[in-house]
Amino acid sequence: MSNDDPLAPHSHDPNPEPPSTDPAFALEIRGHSRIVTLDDLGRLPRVNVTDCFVVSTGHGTSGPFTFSGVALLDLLYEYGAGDWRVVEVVSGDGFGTRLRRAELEAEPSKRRSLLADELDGQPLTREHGLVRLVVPSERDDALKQVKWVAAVRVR
Ligand SMILES: Nc1nc2c(c(=O)[nH]1)N[C@H]1C(S)=C(S)[C@@H](COP(=O)(O)O)O[C@H]1N2
Ligand SMILES: [Mo]
Repeated sequence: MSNDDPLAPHSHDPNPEPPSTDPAFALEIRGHSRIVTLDDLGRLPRVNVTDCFVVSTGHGTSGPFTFSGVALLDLLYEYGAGDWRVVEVVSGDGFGTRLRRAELEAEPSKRRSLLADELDGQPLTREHGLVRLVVPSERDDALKQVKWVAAVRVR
């Protein structure tokens, strides 16, 4: 693919190495940025999503996993994002995806996209992507399963 936009669909070999040790991420709402730490995340309403798979054409499928954390819509609501249409979730290694509010709102209540900080009831490790975007509906290329979220951005 000749598109250089890292948020556009693309093929990608997974990066095995966390880009840094710090799991905090920036939440940017229309130009205003704040840092969200794991403690901040832990104070928000929580969701669990069972039967999650990480599917890759090149290196197989892993799962099922239960991921727990904060639904992306809830995060944005709790931080007062207000009127927004598209959210970008970008990692420290330049990987990322873009999700439309309408698609998040259409998700079944038990399969909501979330920022995960737990895997199978244990704290998620940095090696496994802490904080990790999990889009449970995605079952093809894992391109929405963003490890090491560094920024969540709405415009
Ligand atoms: N930040 C980041 N997230 C990423 C990637 C990456 O390179 N960097 N690779 C993606 C791809 S292509 C795959 S297949 C899965 C692999 O997830 P795993 O390492 O937990 O198996 O992570 C996805 N998320
Ligand atoms: Mo992948």
